[in-house]
Amino acid sequence: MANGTGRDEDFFSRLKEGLSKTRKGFVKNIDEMVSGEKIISKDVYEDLEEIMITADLGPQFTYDLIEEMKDRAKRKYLDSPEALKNIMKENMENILRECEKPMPIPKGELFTIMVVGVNGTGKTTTIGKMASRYKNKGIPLMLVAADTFRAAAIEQLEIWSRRIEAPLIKQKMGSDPSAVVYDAIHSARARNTNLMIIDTAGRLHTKVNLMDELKKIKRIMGRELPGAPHETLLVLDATTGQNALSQAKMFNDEIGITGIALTKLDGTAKGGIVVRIAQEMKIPIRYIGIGEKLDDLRRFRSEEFVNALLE
Ligand SMILES: Nc1nc2c(ncn2[C@@H]2O[C@H](COP(=O)(O)OP(=O)(O)O)[C@@H](O)[C@H]2O)c(=O)[nH]1
Ligand SMILES: [Mg+2]
Repeated sequence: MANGTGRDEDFFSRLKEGLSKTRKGFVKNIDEMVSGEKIISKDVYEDLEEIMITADLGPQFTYDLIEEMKDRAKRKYLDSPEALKNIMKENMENILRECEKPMPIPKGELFTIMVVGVNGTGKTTTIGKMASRYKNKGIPLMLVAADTFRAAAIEQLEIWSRRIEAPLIKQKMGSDPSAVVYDAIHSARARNTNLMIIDTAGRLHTKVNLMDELKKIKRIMGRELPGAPHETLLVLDATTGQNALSQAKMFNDEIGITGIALTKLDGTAKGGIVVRIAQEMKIPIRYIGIGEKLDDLRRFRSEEFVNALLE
């Protein structure tokens, strides 16, 4: 499929471009550091540690990698920047592969995705992009506006729903999000909907309220439809680096997360956070986002990501 391949290449080059700040931050430094060196000195390891921490790769990954490098250097398996990058690549791929788990939508039953995350991370946009993908695959779906806090949030989802011609379940601003979701489940059943994607609020300054609200939505869903929500998808903004990791921990502790979508990988210097989140959370990364447009979302593929980061 020439067309599909073209899109793949296009996405890859844009992902690569998006990660170029991260790459410049460390790959280039690594090249400069080790080029011309016969033996990797202690200073190099120290510099490397700093570079990796700055790229938000995290202390665990950094420590393990440096230990492995020292070990290989001792056995003289490591004598060039290429060799060093290969070890880095291997280690990254091993970690990321564990999180490469697509989210299958079973046919003939209602599958529900509850999308959560802090305001501004890209929840509504990601929902629009996801919905568009599933719609193109011929999956009958419905959008649910359970971020009832701001009128603009409902309108934003409404625009997506018109654009991709998928029904939207909404109530007026300020109504109880759980009531919206309750309605939606019953409506989805009546219409034989296969997939329901729920947008939720993310105002963090009222953390306790927010978590209580999300817990209540989950409870109502599980009561009305056993097994629901089938996916609790956390949207994280990659440009926020370690904040994204703290958010992942918080949401997972409070409500339990089954998948992650990482947005804004276009133009971040903190792309290493993906590795850290994968290593520390061990939660499947379903999607990555590299822009605001419809086709700027893609299934997470570990090999593609590592190549885009290190090549
Ligand atoms: N550059 C870029 N912007 C994004 C991406 N995903 C979302 N956005 C933008 O981030 C902003 C917040 O997105 P929104 O979906 O409203 O976030 P929400 O508050 O979590 O629902 C909007 O301007 C989006 O267009 C992405 O992958 N890349
Ligand atoms: Mg929103």
